[in-house]
Amino acid sequence: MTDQLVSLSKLLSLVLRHKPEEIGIELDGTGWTDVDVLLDKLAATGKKIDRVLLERIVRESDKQRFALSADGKKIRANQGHSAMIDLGLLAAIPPGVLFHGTATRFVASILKNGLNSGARMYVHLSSDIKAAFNVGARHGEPTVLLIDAKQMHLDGHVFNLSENGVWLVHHVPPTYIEPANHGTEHTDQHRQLRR
Ligand code: HQG
Repeated sequence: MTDQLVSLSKLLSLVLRHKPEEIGIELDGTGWTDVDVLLDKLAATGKKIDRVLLERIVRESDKQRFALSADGKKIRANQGHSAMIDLGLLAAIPPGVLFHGTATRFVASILKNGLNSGARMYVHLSSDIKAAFNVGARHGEPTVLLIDAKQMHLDGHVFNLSENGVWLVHHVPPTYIEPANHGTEHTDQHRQLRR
């Protein structure tokens, strides 16, 4: 993606996940908004995007962040909302272990309080350790936490899988979380992940 597309994608994430009012659009209860209205409102704020460019952003988004409806008239974010949105996701059975990337400075608090969703609707977990590491790097010196998803599931915690493959839960209690940074393992793992 070019810098221009990345910047437009970030703007779309902002208005489709968090602040639709920023450009004067509304999301319905399931997160969808009208594409024509979106394009009009973006144009009014000086961001002229046509449908072809919008479709390209949807198609080329590295994490497949957005979805167009089957008739192409509506668009929504696949996950990441802070607004109360019902994505209509079904509960799914997670893999045995999931990963959460975070900054090392948050680890003590996470091990004490568990993983909280904070400003978002869900805690985001990944089945891919490298993807988790990259998410952690957004916040500072990254580290990866191992989540015992199997036991959480057995204990009745509900897992949802977003359209773009992110595992979503409302909270992860500390008992299911293990830091991956024990001694040399830490160094070896991080060296590998940085490749
Ligand atoms: C941390 C990106 C202290 C948590 C990614 C994280 C993701 C705590 C931060 C998606 C805590 C919240 C979401 C506690 C959680 N004490 N810190 N008890 N509980 N935290 O951005 O998971 O590129 O809201 O570890 O791919 O980093 O935007 O969540 O570091 O899927 O599409 O609080 O955003 O997707 O940060 O990222 P965020 P996240 P996009």
